[in-house]
Amino acid sequence: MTDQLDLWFDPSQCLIDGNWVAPAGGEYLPLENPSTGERIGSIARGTADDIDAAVVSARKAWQGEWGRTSAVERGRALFKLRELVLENVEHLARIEAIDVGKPLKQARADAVALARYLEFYGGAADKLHGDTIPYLDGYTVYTLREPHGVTGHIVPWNYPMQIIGRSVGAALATGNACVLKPAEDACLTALAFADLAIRAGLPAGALNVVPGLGAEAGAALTGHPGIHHISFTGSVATGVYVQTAAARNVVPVTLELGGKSPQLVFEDADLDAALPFLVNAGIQNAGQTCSASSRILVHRSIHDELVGRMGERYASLRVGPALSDLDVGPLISGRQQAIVSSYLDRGDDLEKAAQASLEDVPEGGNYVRPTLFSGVSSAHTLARDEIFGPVQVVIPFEDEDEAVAIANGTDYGLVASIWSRDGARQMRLARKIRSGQVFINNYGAGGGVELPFGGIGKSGHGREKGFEALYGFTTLKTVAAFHG
Ligand code: TXE
Repeated sequence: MTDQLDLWFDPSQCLIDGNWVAPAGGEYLPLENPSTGERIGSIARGTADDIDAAVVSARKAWQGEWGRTSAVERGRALFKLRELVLENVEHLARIEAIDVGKPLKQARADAVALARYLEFYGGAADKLHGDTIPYLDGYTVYTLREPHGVTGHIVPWNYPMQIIGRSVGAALATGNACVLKPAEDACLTALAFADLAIRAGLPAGALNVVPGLGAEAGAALTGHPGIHHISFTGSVATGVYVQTAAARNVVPVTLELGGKSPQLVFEDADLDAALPFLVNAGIQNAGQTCSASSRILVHRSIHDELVGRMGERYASLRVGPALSDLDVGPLISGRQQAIVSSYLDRGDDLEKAAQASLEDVPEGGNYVRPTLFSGVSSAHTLARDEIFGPVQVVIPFEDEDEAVAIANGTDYGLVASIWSRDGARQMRLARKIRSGQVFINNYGAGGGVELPFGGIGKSGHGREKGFEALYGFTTLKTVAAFHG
């Protein structure tokens, strides 16, 4: 079945110290195609032994060849890797589509974004510098930005390529050596990326990849005393676990834990401009996006018009297998399908404004009907929980104060947008909304390599993307020299 994927590497191995190796425990996990439910291969079930070997290798790289590589050469290595990613965009997109169930054009956009992250961080590698600080007479004081050392990267299944680009790209640019644990449901593009990294000439150990279960390989990585920094993207529950494990070793963590991101639509909004963003931000990647906009807050005077227009778009959405490249693919797993279905059941007391049809989906895939609920109270479970499926709720508000209160009324704060032509309102609300990013008259679900990204509250802490991420992947040393 591997032929279907047309892989140029063996997906059942780990990359440790520049070599493809079988998992130490000799056990494997099944790989399923979410579009059909078919078994398509096996991946390594990495364990603590594999993680340990990967950490030892990364330490060696950091203290050895990779650690001695100059900033400009690190940048060039990332450029070389970018070229290889760009040469393989179609291949990577197809692998991702089959493995994750993502429609091809969305998978292609992820591969291009991965290349763009490598370009951005490759270019930034030799532009990150410290300061000189005025101090007492007879002193020269300066700061050095140094890599943490060995960085651990726990990546989820929803955007493997983009998340690898933003975290591994920034970590390598700053001279760290990485141990990457991709999600058990989606690790093929991580392995493909590792293979391209070898071909790009990255020294052994600069990047190690160990697939496996979260509770095994993931927990071994986050709890490993040889790790100096952990970057985690995933659920709140696992994020708490990761931060607790990091606290035991007193290492910094970046947590990106998703959200319940609102778009606020005022009575003076340009609805024609807003509509594509309102719907796409909810259904992109079948709603399995950390920055998905699952809440549409709308001024009561235009609620019905907005729901009608969003509903038309919902009714026309085409759902099907990833390789058919329609609007919405399957969810990642039967488990995720069960979670989202149970939320749809809990919305039985709500008005279903529109649903897409599932007529053309194959048996066995993990499909759910994209659903738009209208007239929802902000207190309802569907308006509070991260559902992580193609489900949006429309919540009416009376005035600006109520809109802000609802926007800020969940545990999360990742992304928000304001749709209004009133400039003063845009500025006022951009300050009042508690969120890591605020968009005005647009919405950037997943996009924006250059834009610092991260949350507050249960959306997590620390910032990825943009130049800001480079500060997170470095530690600052102050050198105070007395020379009289
Ligand atoms: O996430 P987990 P799951 C949310 C979304 C989804 C829910 C559950 O709401 O419905 O999480 O998804 C690794 N130590 N998001 O269960 O468990 C795991 O192997 C170390 C939002 O898949 O957080 C995988 O690599 N690592 C999110 C990664 O953590 C552990 C994206 C994410 O898995 C571990 C994904 C452990 N003990 C889900 N347990 C976003 N922010 O975009 C698991 N992992």
